[in-house]
Amino acid sequence: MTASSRHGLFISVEGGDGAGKTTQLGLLRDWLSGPGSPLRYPPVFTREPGGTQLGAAVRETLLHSEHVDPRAEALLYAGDRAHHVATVVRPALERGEVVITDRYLDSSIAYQGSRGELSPTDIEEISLWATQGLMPDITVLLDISAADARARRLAGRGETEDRIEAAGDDFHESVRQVFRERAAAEPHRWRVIDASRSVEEVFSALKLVFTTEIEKWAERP
Ligand code: T5A
Repeated sequence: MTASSRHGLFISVEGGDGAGKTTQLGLLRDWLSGPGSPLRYPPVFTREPGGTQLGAAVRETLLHSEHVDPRAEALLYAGDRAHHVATVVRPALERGEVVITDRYLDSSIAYQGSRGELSPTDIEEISLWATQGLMPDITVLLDISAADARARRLAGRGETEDRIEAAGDDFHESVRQVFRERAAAEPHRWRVIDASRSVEEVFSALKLVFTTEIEKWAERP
């Protein structure tokens, strides 16, 4: 499905663990649901893993199991994504709504593809099969170094980390590099924001991206 053949607008927000997605998406939700919103109706906010009841169970298993076989892990994320797209994302887009997801397919390539056990191409193909090819119109990357993101996570939550967060700075820096490489390769889809700045500065950059993209979408024939 191409962007121009549907009515809705599909935006994903990506970044490493602790980049500030949760903080920024909270601010975005308040803005886009309030009186200053450029949208007539509030958008659908969702996330992966965990945007559906099935996804919540997958999320709990994936983040809190001690070890998950890499192929099983890739398939579980893709399974969550298939159900999420079929039951939440695509129906909302077909109704002409704006859908904003906290993580999507690029997270699978960055995370599952950075372990060296699976081919990033295979991971992408599995997800494209699962979603019947649905890609976001726009993907926003909140870009921050692994060390800065870890410092933020630890400052915010103390020593508690889930299985993926605890994987170490080298792994998280590889994840960051995959996001950056994908952004450089597809500049029409990606908008990169320096997330090392204050909450207010990052939000102001995010607001600009959303205002611009919503205006462009509204002008589409
Ligand atoms: N995953 C996911 C895969 O491996 N493959 C996949 O296909 C998919 C979809 C869960 C995990 O799943 C993996 C990736 C993840 O490891 P998640 O729920 O999105 O994904 O997990 P996180 O990205 O880890 O979400 P977090 O909530 O932990 O981090 P956020 O949302 O990036 O950061 P946030 O906003 O919670 O901020 C972290 C701390 O920093 C502070 C906050 O107050 C908080 O304490 N903070 C700032 N401090 C200073 N300046 C700023 N600008 C700040 N912004 C936030």
